[in-house]
Amino acid sequence: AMVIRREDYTPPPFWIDRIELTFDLDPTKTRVLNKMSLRRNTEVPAQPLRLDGEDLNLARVVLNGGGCSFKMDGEALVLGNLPEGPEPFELEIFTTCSPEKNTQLSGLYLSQGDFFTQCEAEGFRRITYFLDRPDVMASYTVTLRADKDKYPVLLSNGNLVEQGELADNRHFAKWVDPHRKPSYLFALVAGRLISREQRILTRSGKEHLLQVYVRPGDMDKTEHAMNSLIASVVWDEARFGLPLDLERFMIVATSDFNMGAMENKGLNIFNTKYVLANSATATDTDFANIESVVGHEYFHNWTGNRITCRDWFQLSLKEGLTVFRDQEFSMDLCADASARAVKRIEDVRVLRTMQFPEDAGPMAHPVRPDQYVEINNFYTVTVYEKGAEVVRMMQTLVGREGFRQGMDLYFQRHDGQAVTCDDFAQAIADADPDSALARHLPQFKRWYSQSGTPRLQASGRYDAAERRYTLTLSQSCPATPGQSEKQPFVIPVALGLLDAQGQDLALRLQGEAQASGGTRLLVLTQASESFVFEDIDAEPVPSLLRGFSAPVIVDNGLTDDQLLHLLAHDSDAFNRWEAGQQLALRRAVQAVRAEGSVGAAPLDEAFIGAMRAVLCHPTLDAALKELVLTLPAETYIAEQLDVVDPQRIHAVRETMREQLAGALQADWAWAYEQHKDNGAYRPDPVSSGRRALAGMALTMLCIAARDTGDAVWPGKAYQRFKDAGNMTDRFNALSALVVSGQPLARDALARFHAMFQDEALVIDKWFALQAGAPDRGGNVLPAVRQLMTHPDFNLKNPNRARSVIFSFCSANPAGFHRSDAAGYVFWSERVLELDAINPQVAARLARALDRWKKLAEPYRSAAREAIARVAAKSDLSADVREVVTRALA
Ligand code: HT7
Ligand code: ZN
Repeated sequence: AMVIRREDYTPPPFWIDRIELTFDLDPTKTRVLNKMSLRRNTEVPAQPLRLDGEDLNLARVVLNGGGCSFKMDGEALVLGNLPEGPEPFELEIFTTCSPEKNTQLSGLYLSQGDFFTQCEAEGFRRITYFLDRPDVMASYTVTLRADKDKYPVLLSNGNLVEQGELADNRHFAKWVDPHRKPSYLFALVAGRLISREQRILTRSGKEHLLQVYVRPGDMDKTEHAMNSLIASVVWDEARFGLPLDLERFMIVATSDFNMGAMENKGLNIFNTKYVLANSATATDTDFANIESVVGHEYFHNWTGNRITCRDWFQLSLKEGLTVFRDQEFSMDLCADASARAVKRIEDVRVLRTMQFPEDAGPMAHPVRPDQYVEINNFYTVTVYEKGAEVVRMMQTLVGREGFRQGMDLYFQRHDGQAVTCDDFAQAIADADPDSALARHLPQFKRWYSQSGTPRLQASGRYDAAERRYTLTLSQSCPATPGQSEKQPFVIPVALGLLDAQGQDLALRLQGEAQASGGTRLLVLTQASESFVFEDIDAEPVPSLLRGFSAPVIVDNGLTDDQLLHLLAHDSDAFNRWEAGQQLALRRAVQAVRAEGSVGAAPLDEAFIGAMRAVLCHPTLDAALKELVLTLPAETYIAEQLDVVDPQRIHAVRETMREQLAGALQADWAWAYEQHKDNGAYRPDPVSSGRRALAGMALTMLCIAARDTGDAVWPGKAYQRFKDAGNMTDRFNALSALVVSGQPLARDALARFHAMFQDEALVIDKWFALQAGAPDRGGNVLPAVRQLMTHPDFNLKNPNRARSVIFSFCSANPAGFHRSDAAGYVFWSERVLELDAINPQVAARLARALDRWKKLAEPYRSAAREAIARVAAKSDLSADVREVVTRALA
């Protein structure tokens, strides 16, 4: 396999200043005329021009209006005899490609008969020959020609400058993008689409046209996306002073998409899942996801598009920063601190359940990777989510104001350029040379270069005679592939000390003149450091890493009583949740490790009482209650163990849930009745929190009813399912029946399908719920095989494939990890089958067995065999090959 290394970066040997593209769109054979103006980059030694290409049919090459010699090197087009000087020259390349044969959904492809493109990371080379790398930025002029009836809407980046009729019932549209851009931001869309439009005035008084394009029939699901877009424009201007730099900004939805969405300049292309929503078809989670993905793609306009990546190793430069920005956006839309804590908890949960395992497995890589075989495999939770945490730590270390100044400096220095993660960190640090970030910058940047999740160990010692509390913090980081030794990180530790009443103590560190209250920021830079707090009257309870101030695993050494104290009193809502999770985790791990069969009651009265106190708390938000009462995920429990038996973990967690369901039955009934009615549907944090808690209560009541054989709550759930006024309540009721294994689930599922058979995104939920259902005696795998024969199943559609196959292999550990290995056999069949259709999707599925080495026997050996079976296939894509090779290494 061809390994690409970061250290091998060299600037491009040529620049491409302008490109004029003309498309004759046709599903079987699209003709592409590419006229480029190039010039040598005289700063690097003269080399032949090597243009990237993939799956193209070359018809003609013209140099400065005349013929020229060229050769092919693999799929690349190589021109040797080019003018020697720095003068520009013109190259015309005529190719064809076949969109209807493009099942990879990279390059130019068809979705329900309409044309779409996806060029990041290296899809533009599937459209025409080009220097398909992000540091080559060109001005684009694009002419689209197509049949008028089949493709009435013709879109590309920038401004529409001309349109008109052509012979044979065809028409054309010409687009000019006023901004230079790398090829990965090119896009075109052609098809029968309609749009919701909104004109807005920005601060400078400029008018802009915002459009959301969807298929006819979906207009009633576009309001939320449009509102989210407007909110994004307003927010980026208010928080970062970054205005919309286009007259026209378009979002287009497609039901065939490999990822969530794509930030093409002025023409964002979205998976329908992140655009279409109304109260009847979308859940609160869908509404929230749409808001953050619309925000994310919009914020890329500055962080990614105006300033882009020098090379793909710098991917986190745009992705980590833009995830941080979309998190802050959603945070700033929250009405209060409690809603903000809920958002932070949700983000941290993703990091811990997805990124921590990645960082501990065979695909572990630094936020700025050092090498790759297939760049598509590096659109990871490490680059995105951990990358966002790294940016967040920078903000913590320089302060919010300092961060804003750093961003200003970043744009002053680099607008219009393709730059590196180092450039970004330097700008943020330079804005405030006295900041902790500036003082420790080289060391801080280890967050970009070292992979693995650091462990932070804390131990406190109270000296009553001296009225002194000494907190010792130590860090370490486990070895990861290719990195055996790690250097200490810069770890910002936000902390508070609670007194016996649960109040935050005023804090005075040794050597300081005055105490300051509440939360303090300590910056750990050594392997081990002690911090001494003075004037402490009694032993406090430390609340460490408030708001999750660094992406580390904490061993805080606290007793159960201390954790219960934090759960009851911590002024930091994040740490209240965290204390509850730790208490639950301890009990889960203990029950998993215990000898013999799983005991009937892994939970003790102290824990149950604390959970009851939270559930019935008079002032806590419903959303926070729901999070606290949700037990840690099976995969997160698994991460705490050296040897993983997925069946035992599942049994323990299910037992814990049954115990909570039974012990708090009356309280669940109270919670359900209190929170089930929320008036007219609005997807705001407060009413969605209430729906979430009501939904959880209903599930718990159906679980408790299963054990007692009681029919009342399943009956109520079924009634709720039928009468619900919105998708969140309806789906939660359906899920309560399915998850608790109630007989009524069958009928409800059938009704649900009949009700929504024309709503693809709802049918995805229907598939996913069944493929992700709790396993009972191995019943899920046969159900999944059955679902794959359903007329609505379609392996070629990524959303549908994910809803069935990924929901099972990646989100249903107990269903998937079977002692008879049948889950792994199913997995290897699907990976191979998908690889022939869509390598990107196949490679994501391949990662479901990343953590096989931790599995107990017989799972471990069976998993290794399944991976080896995939690896043995001779014609695997580079995508899947890289994943399985690393897994077996
Ligand atoms: N920047 C976008 C990445 C993306 C992508 C990458 C590889 C293959 C297909 C893709 N679709 C979108 C998404 C984002 O982070 O905003
Ligand atoms: Zn992004």
